[in-house]
Amino acid sequence: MSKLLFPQDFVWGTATASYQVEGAAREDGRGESIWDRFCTIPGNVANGDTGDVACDHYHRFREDISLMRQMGMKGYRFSIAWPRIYPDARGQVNEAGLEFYSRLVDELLKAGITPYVTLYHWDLPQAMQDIGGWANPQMPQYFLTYCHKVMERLGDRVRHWITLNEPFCAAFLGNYEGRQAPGIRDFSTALRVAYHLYVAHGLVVRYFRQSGMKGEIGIALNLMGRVPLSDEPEDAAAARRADGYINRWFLDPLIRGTYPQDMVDWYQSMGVVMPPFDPDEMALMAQPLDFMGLNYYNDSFVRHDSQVWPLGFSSATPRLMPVNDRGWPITEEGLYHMLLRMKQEYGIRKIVITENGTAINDVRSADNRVEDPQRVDYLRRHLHQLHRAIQAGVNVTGYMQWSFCDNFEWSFGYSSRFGLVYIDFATQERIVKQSGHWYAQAARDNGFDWIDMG
Ligand code: IFM
Repeated sequence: MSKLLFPQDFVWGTATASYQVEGAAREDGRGESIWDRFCTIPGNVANGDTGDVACDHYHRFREDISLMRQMGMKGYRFSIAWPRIYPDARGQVNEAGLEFYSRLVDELLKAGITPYVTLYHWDLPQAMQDIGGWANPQMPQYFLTYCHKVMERLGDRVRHWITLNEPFCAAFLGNYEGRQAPGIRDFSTALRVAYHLYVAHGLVVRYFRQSGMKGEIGIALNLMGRVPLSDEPEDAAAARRADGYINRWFLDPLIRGTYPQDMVDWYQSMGVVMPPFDPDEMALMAQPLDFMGLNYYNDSFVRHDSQVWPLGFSSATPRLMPVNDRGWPITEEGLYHMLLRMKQEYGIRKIVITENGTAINDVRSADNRVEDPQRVDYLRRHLHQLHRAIQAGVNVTGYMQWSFCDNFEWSFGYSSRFGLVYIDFATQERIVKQSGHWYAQAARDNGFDWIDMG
């Protein structure tokens, strides 16, 4: 047995996002978001769930932060709801919205917990969507105006900023697959959205640098290894394309200032209308970042599939592969390989794990306990691989477990639980799960015991 110890200043933390936990959807001047609207359309979200109440974090944030402190957390990643700051999208700033986040930051600092603030975790004001949403080339300027206000207000205390969460999902799940808000199904729109998200990111990074604000700025990407399902050359090509679709399309512009040419050629050959690729905008996207956020859940398996336009691949999980309660494969070594790839292929010098976690259908026992050994096992395996990557020279400064508590899991509503803390959604009672206790101990010890089974 060996003790896996993490670097001295390693930040053990948890993560959430505004629409998934806050609730208070119509309070203190908050405007409608694309997720409020999306949830009203029957069939979009399991059980017709909405984020109206969620975990009521808006009212219970002090209780939640106190729990984080008891759990020994050093960091908390949360996001700002844009519709709380600009309810009508472009009109007056809503002071009550800024005030809420200011109180949240103060409470965290009082508890000795470092805030990691995400500026966009998918809850676009509906009024923005009404003028085209992220497909509208003016959106980056609006985003800058909103971020400017937030940074102006919180920048004296917040030192870690994340511009966008998972731009892949915002672009492709929301605008190509249509299974997230705003529910559009058009590939060219999704590419345009991805492009404008990155122009917006670039504007905010530039503003942050020019403002001389203290601290660091980065972005959170969801990346995953793409593994061919067979040795057939067609499947290998499909896996390379799948990698281009989810990984390289988002890494290359940030680091290299270009989109991957093989993907540009492929999409063009499929008749997709491409975004403008304006050289000035491409340069804006590629400004140096202080850190890269990695959201890692699993690798995924890919096969050639000519029925799927324009990608030409589909995903399937091999039989007998261990999976979680959402059917996501458990592939912890993928985290190690992705971290090494980020360093070696992309030269990324500093990484924060901005999300990692798993969905389990947790149940509360009669004596009010929640035993989730599968989640403990998942965390141990992934933290072991993270430790391996750090030993191999990758600079990872923190780990924000997804998620602090069970919450509104987008189109799965409340049916898919990711938390270290169980939420009884009928009563809002919080119960720290077995995994929460395990993680708290690891945070206190700055590591954990590991038996290598070879
Ligand atoms: O809940 C989401 C989160 O909002 C973004 N990353 C993946 C999580 C689990 O699906």
